Amino acid sequence: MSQHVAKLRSDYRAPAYVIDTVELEFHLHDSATRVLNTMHIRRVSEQPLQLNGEHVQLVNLWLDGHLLQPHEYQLSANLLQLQNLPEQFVLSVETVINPSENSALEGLYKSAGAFCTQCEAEGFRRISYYLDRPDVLAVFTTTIYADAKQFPYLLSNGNLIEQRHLDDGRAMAIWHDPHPKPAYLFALVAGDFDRIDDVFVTQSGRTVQLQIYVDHGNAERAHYAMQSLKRAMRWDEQRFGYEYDLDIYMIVAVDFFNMGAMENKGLNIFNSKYVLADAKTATDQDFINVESVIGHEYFHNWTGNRITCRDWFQLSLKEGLTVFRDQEFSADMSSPAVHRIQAIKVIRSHQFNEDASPMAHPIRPDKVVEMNNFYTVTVYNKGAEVIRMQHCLLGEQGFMRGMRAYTERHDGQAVTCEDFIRAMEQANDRDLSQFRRWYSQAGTPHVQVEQQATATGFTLTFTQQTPATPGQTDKQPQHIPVLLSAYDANGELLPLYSDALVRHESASYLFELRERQQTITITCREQRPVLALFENFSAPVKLEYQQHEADLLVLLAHAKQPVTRWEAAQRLYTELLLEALQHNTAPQLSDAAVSALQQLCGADIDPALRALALVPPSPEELAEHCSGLIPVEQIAVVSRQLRDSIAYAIAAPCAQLYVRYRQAQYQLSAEAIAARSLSNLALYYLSAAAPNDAATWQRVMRHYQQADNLTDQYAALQTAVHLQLPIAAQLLTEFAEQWQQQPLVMDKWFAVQAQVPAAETVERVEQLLQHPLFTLANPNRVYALLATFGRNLVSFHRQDGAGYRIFTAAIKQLNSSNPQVAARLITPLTQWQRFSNERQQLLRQLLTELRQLPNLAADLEEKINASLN
Ligand code: B3K
Ligand code: ZN
Repeated sequence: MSQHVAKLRSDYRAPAYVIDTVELEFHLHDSATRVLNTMHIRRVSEQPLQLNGEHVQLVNLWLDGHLLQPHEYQLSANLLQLQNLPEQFVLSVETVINPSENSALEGLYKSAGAFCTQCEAEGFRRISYYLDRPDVLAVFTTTIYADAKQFPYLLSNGNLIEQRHLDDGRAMAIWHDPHPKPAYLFALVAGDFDRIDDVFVTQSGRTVQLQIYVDHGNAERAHYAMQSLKRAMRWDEQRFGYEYDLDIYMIVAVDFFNMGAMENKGLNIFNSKYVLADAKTATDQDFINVESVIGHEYFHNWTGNRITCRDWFQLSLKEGLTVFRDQEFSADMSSPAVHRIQAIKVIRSHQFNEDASPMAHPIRPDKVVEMNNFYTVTVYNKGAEVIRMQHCLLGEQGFMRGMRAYTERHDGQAVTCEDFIRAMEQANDRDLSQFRRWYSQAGTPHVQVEQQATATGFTLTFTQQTPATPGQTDKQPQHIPVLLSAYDANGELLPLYSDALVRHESASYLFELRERQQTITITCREQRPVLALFENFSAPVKLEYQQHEADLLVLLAHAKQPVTRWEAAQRLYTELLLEALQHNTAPQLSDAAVSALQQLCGADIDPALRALALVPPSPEELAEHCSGLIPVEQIAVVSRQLRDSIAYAIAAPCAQLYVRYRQAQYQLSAEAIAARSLSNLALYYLSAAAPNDAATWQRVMRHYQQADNLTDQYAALQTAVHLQLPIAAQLLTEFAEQWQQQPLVMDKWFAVQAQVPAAETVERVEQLLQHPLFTLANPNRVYALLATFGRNLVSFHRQDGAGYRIFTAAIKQLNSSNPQVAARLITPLTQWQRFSNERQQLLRQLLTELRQLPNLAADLEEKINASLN
């Protein structure tokens, strides 16, 4: 039944032709844009030339200036083929495309009034016939013609060569990018924008023009992005020695975009969500996201653009590494612990989930039908963890030595993950053969640890096992860095002595686990010390280790590393929740735990960290701890019970925290952000402790009305809506009235309602789908309402399947309009194996219905087949 063919990593062949230069000429028109593409091509092996093309209409084809007749080439659905070509030749292709009907938002499309492009992974073939693969690197020159009034800005990659008005009311611009690049990094924008300008002087003294283009009226909201860009440029010079290499760096913000942003050479195109931010319309988290995505796309200039991927199976080469780099950047810009915790939560709630799904894949997949399906938390975030483990094993200096070797060897090339790891290995004279399994093996390793007292200290026995994933039944043991520390009962760090341990620069000890089972003997003055294992989440594994509550409380109160304290709290909550699930009881906070949490409220540590440690794992995270079927209803119940008991336990300190950390006046500093996170959490718990008190409603109402920033305003709204306070409806109405003209803020209004972990959320979502501001055409809106709902374990999986049906209907429509977005949504439906029988049956039936769609997109087909087969 499968119509779309899978590609295999093992089938890679070097290209038979190379393209040295490309001249593109665009004549922009809404429904019929003409593209003239002139390529200087060299043949490297005796094979026909096969150019990719999709949704393009071929008009003319010239070989060395001669117009070719249809019998001189073969044209099939997605391929243009030519034979008997000379060693070197010039091929010109003229195509016509229809940007205004391009709702898939791939290739050249319209976002509101502007033309823009998205070519990664395989979107360039929707513009012209081309060798659309990342290992074909060419120098691009782009000429754009368009109506001068409607499109005052005509932009493409590289440097502006010429720009002028023509007599016929049109304008033209020529751009030249001297850096050879694959087509996926090509970009074009034409539109009418507001622009903000700045400059950056590089470490070697070159001046770079910085420009950010936004919709009219939004210029003020782009300054934070500009400051972030400058910080990212400086940071990359200082930390990695990478300097920017063109005279201009442009960022364009558009409202219609499938992903977060795109690192096109010299011309990034961004989802406006990651550019626009001011106090009134963006939350603190939005500011943090803007800085991290601006950094991420900028960092791609070296890790992705100058050194690119040989083939798409190597995607993690650039994405895992660039996520690692953006995480390091964000950490350096404010609190490392807070950023690290956020990254750990992403792995535990989303990546572990993906590993347990039918689409589980290694960070370097072996088999792909639709590449867009592999821009995943596994490739990105687990990919970053795999880089981080190398950093852990080699140390900062060793890692940087490896990075320098990688850059020196491969600048200007299209390479593989193997090339990266080899550079790390050779620069450090280390053997990383076993470590390579992290690239090839899918799934989350489980590591079980047993602790035994000895006369001179203790032993630790580690047992590792990785569950089977689709297509991979036999798993080999991984090379796992384990960072650990030991404490005595008073929270004093204990020195440890063992051949198996080395002191690590992070202040923990490092043990390298390599075998399926390994026992290490440690000399220590305590025989039963309190252990912190996998500190700083030193490997993306699930730890199985019995630890008494008393020990966890020691770590919570005293551990030297902030992430370890947070981790202790998480383990405490998780144990309580799992026990409650197992015995069908309510989670019970012991007296000791209650006083530990009370003390934590007033502890002398970063308020943001306190806020994080006071939040138990979400229902979705808890589900990842369940080995059998996911008990949806029970998870809902115990999560709520634990939240309420924490709320009662810390209501008094929360009353103080709320007052103490509320900011008189808005500021955007790390301290102010941390203070807001704690005061807003205090507001939430205070409200959860007394949801029926008029005083609670008044407090939330006041908080909402007095807010001089969106973080506080939205926190009040979230509290009211999530706790289903009687004032929720009124606040929702006020919020919508105030923000109806601001799409990004309205996305939050949709999301907050889809997040409520209650049965009624299903009907709410159904109504919201009919809201005049809801549209399936805008990915941000779809993600805000539907993807949020799909992640809401408790409501989405409501017993009667109503949530599933709503979803399926939306996916059917998106299958024809925007398959990429459809495929992102379908994930929760494909995980039927993990839910009860009735749910399984219904989900399979719905997936089967989808599979029968006459025009089923490759994106959906791949995921549905993985799920049903
Ligand atoms: N490289 C782009 C993602 C492209 C998505 C293609 N479907 C953004 C990023 O990771 O920086
Ligand atoms: Zn990226």
